[in-house]
Amino acid sequence: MKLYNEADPAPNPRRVRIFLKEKGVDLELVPTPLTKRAHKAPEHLARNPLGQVPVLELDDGTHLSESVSICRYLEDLHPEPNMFGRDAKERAVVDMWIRRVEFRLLFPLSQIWVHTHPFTAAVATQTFGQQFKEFGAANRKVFANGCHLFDREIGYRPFMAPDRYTMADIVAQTTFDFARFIGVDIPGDCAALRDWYTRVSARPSATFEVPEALLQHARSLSG
Ligand SMILES: N[C@@H](CCC(=O)N[C@@H](CS)C(=O)NCC(=O)O)C(=O)O
Repeated sequence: MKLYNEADPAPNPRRVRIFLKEKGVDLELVPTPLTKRAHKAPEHLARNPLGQVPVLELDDGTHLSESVSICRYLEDLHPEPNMFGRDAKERAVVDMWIRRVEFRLLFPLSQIWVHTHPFTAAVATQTFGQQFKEFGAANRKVFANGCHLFDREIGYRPFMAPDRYTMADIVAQTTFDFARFIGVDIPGDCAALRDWYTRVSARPSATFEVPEALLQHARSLSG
């Protein structure tokens, strides 16, 4: 089994790597550099027609993509520590928070990234004809609103889904790591959320290895 992977700051492969570290599982990582368009090469499109990473290749040749689906599969192989919920209720709660992170935080963040960031100008032009900068910038408010929702929730308990660190935390923390990379911060008045982010970022699994110079460069470009 091997994982077609990209280094930080790419948030989706990062989810799987954090998950693997939390489980204490080693997997062969195959570099698939986006800057070299390795994800759009015919051999990778045969693994994932969307031309994205991560992709998990099973020993029987099956390819799984979608980071959360990959982690669900790995959870079945390595059940401990449990990351997706132990019973029907826990599983539903973890799933609920994963979906909320993706729709309320990651989606607006993606619009900011695609429609305002210089790194993605060419991709936006290819996909939409241009970068819709005003639309992208308007999503900062949507993202901030999402942060306030999570801030209130995290005020009630220590993790995204009740009582322990789960996949919902991984999906959220990788979203905030990427947000930081493109110059979008958790609002200053979200004290509980900022505390949670500091806490999960201190976990041994959470090392975020973007060269500082690249971080600075991305932030300076994003204005
Ligand atoms: N929903 C997918 C998203 C995968 C994704 O967007 N991966 C990024 C890297 S973080 C990618 O491959 N981007 C290149 C592209 O979309 O062309 C997942 O959870 O794995």
